[in-house]
Amino acid sequence: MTSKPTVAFLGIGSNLHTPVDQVRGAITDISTLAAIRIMRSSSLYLSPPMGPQDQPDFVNAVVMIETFLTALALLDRLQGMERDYGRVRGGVRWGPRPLDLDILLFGDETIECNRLTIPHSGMTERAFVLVPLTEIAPDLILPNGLSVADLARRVPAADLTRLAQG
Ligand code: ROI
Repeated sequence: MTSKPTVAFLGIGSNLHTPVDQVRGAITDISTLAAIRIMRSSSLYLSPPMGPQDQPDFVNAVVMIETFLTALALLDRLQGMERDYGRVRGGVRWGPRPLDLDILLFGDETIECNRLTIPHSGMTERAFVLVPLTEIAPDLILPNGLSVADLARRVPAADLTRLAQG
């Protein structure tokens, strides 16, 4: 094997069916996928829903992986896992979901196609992405030159709670 794996960051979110269990289960299941290795995982964080407020709070985490897959092949795997967790696409926009898996960053690639936008749109404004991302990759610089730690310091994060481990 001569080609090098790509380092990618995945956002994980859930606000249904005991969200802490969904997020922990997803991290375990990602670690068992072929051609993907989890390098680091963040703490779990609780936050009120962004978008419609008449839904439960979310639990979020970010993991850093190494993968030999392409971004689209990785997306296929992640969407398959979302389906396994009971996610139905085409529901309420920004509605509740048992599992949401987003590719936040894929190496230093910028990708714009009908299935995928990378870096993930909105990640630079969301505390529930920036804070866990900075926890596991404090020196990370986005393809546009911005530092995730700087962005995390600027974003309002008062309603984000880090959950105790264990
Ligand atoms: N709100 C929070 N706090 N966390 C999420 O992961 C999240 N995901 C979503 C919407 C419904 C937009 N709101 C969210 O998809």
